[in-house]
Amino acid sequence: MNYPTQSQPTAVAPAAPPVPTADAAADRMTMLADKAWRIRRHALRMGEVQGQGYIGQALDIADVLAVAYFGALRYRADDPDWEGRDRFLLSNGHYAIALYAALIEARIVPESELETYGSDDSRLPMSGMARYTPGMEMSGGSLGQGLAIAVGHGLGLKRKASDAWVYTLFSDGELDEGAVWEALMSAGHWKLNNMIAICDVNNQQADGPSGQVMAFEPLEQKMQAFGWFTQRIDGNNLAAVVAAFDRARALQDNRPRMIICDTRMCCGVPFLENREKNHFIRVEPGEWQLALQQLDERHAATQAGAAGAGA
Ligand SMILES: Cc1ncc(C[n+]2csc(CCOP(=O)(O)OP(=O)(O)O)c2C)c(N)n1
Ligand SMILES: [Mg+2]
Repeated sequence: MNYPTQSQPTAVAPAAPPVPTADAAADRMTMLADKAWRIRRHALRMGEVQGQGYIGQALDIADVLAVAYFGALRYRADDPDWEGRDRFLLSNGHYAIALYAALIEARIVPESELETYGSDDSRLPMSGMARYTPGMEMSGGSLGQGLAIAVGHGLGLKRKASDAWVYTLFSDGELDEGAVWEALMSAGHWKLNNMIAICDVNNQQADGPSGQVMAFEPLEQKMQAFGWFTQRIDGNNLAAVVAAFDRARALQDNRPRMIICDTRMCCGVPFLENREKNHFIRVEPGEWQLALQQLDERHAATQAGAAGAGA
């Protein structure tokens, strides 16, 4: 299979999508599945440059990023600082490789820079740095800050009477940080209905399964109690992710919106999915090709299945 290069620039997504026909909805899903596959591929290629990285997370969150960047966010690829843009704040800075893959696919970062990932003087350092990378809204090496920063953006945009959304992605390990709960409480207090937060529950963190390091369930009820409109979905079910993003934006009330995404580390690459410790993955040189091959095969099978179902 030929490696896909960057696809054509995507038009700015409308704030409230029109109700699609069945054909248009199927086309949208096919497009988004393609984007998720490309994002996974870009991430694997960056991982190969360094021989290691937070690949498991990039593979688990690719479906969410595909829907965010190609089904929800408004942005201008040639003007990442455009004032009217929707903000996307990556709180968990070690997921940077996943966001770079999405920014490359969105043509905010040129694909040629992929080869520089993690090198000295690269605009793509291993942890997210706002001043290095176009489209990176915050620096995130120190965990637990994204939600609080998003609250600040949400308040500021409301004060400016902007209709821009503030999206933020954070991870289950960050729930161990008290500042996350203060931010959740303040977003509810200030009725920040311009915020859409995504919590990646892969039940993993550096020290083991997240629920064992610090019990966080029942997560949805806790967030509801803090004043959020919540949805809990399978974050690797593309249709569920699309529906959750659409519903979060269409909701007509004053609550901030939370999408809790249960995800699978390394989703899309079977031999990596089966590894026990995958917070930080090292892959043998020959295995990168196997990873790409398995990813391509899985994608081709899914697309063939979708085409068959639609026939
Ligand atoms: C404030 C802070 N404490 C600790 C760390 C070290 N650290 C880096 S990644 C990580 C795990 C965070 O949990 P999560 O994002 O759920 O892990 P993953 O799902 O990526 O395995 C930790 C504790 C950090 N970067 N910042
Ligand atoms: Mg985690």
